[in-house]
Amino acid sequence: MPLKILATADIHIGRTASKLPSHVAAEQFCCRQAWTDIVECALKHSVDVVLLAGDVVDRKNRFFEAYGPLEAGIRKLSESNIDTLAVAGNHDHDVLPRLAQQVSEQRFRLLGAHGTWESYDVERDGKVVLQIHGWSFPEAHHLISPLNSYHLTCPDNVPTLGLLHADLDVHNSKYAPVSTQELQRTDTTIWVLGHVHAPKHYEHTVGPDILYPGSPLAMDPGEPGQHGPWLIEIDGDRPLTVTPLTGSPVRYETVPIDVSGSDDLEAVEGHITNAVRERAAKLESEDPGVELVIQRLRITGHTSQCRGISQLEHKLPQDLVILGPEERLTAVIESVTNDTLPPIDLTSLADRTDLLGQLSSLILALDRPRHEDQDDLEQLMQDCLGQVERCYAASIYSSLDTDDRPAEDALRDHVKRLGIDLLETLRSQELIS
Ligand SMILES: [Mn+2]
Repeated sequence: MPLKILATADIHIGRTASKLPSHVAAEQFCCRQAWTDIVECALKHSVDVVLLAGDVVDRKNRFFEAYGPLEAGIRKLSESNIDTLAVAGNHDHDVLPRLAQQVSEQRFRLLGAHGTWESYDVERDGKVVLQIHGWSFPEAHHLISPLNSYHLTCPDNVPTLGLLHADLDVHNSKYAPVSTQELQRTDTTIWVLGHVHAPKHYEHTVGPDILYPGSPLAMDPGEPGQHGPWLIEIDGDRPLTVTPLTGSPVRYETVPIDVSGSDDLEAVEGHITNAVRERAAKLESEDPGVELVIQRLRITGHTSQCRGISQLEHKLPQDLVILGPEERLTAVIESVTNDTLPPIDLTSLADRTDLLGQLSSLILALDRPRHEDQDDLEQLMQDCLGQVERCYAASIYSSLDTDDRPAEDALRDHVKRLGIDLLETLRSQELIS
C-alpha cells in the first residue's frame, strides 16, 4: 500500500473568493468551507497524512472564526488515524501557534515554531514510514532563507518531506526567500511549499520535486485554473506520484474570444455568448466540483465593430449569466477587455502622411516593446501619466480613499483604445465625404 499524503496551503480561513457577483452569497464560497471540504477529501481518499503549508488562517483577528472548524476538522482526521502537520506562514505566524496550543489532538503538530527546524516521524504499525522536516515563520516578515539554518539529516531508507512557507526564486522577497538550488541540494524526496496561491508542481529527475499546492479555494482572477488539494503517493522505491485534485467550487478564467468577421454588434454579442456557453459546458464536464466560473473576457480580432464593443465592457458583466448544460455550473463575467482592431491593414495606412497615417503609426508604436519608444511617444505617455496624477491629487476626489492608479501598461492600452476609436471616427468621416 502506498503512503498517501494530502497536501494543501494558503487556506486563509476568514476570507472568501473575490469578485463574486452580487446575486451569490459569499458564504457559499468561503475559505472556512474549503477546510471542511479538505477534511472530507482526506477521509474519502483514506490518506495517512494531511499537510498544511502555512497561511491556514487569514490573520490574527480570525482566531475565533478559525478555531472551531480547525479543531473539529483535526479531531475528525485524528479519529481516522490521520496525522495533520502544519507550519505557520507570514499571515498566521502568531495565530497558528496559538491555535496549535489549544488543539490537544495527539495527531496534530505545528512544526518548527519560532523559526527553528523540527523533524516529525510518521509511524505505521510501530515503524517510521515518513519523516517530515518543517519550519514556521517566526514573524510576519523573514528576509533570509530558512535553508540557511537547515541542519536536519534525512534518514536512510525512509522518505523525507520538507514543509515550508516560502517565496521560491524571488531574490529580495520579505517572505522567506529560497532558491530552487538550495532546496535541490537537500536529500529530501519532495518539498511542499506555501505562499504562492496558484498551484505549481516542479518535477525534477534529480533531487527533490517542489510542489506549491496553492490555495484550495480559488480566490482571485489572478489565480486562474483548477484549485484543490494535491495527493502525493510514495510507494517504496518507485517514483512518487503527485496529483492535483479538484475541489474549489469557484474558478477564474481569462477567455480570449476572436470576433473577426462579426460585423454588426448583435453578431458580436452572439459570438461572445456562444464562446462563454461552450467554455461553461467544457468546464462542467472537466471539473465536476465547480459551481461558479468567473470569466475575464478578452475580445480580439479585426472587426468594423471595434468601437461598439467598448459598450459591452459595462453591459456583459451585469447581464450575461450562463448555465452549463446540466445546470450544475453558472458562468458570469467579471470584466471585458476590448482588444479588437479595425478591419484594415494599419501598417499600410501608417505609410500615409496625413492624420490617419500618423494615428496608425501611433497605434502600432503603442503595441511595440516600450524600450523602442520614440521621443514623441515617450512625451505623450508622460503627459498622460501627469493627467492621471492631477486627477488623483484633485481635492474633489480626496474623500475617495483609493490608490488604484492604472499601471503604466494599462494606461498604454487605454491610450491605444482611444487612438483606435478616433481612427474609426475619422475613417467613417472619410468614407462619407
Ligand atoms: Mn503567505
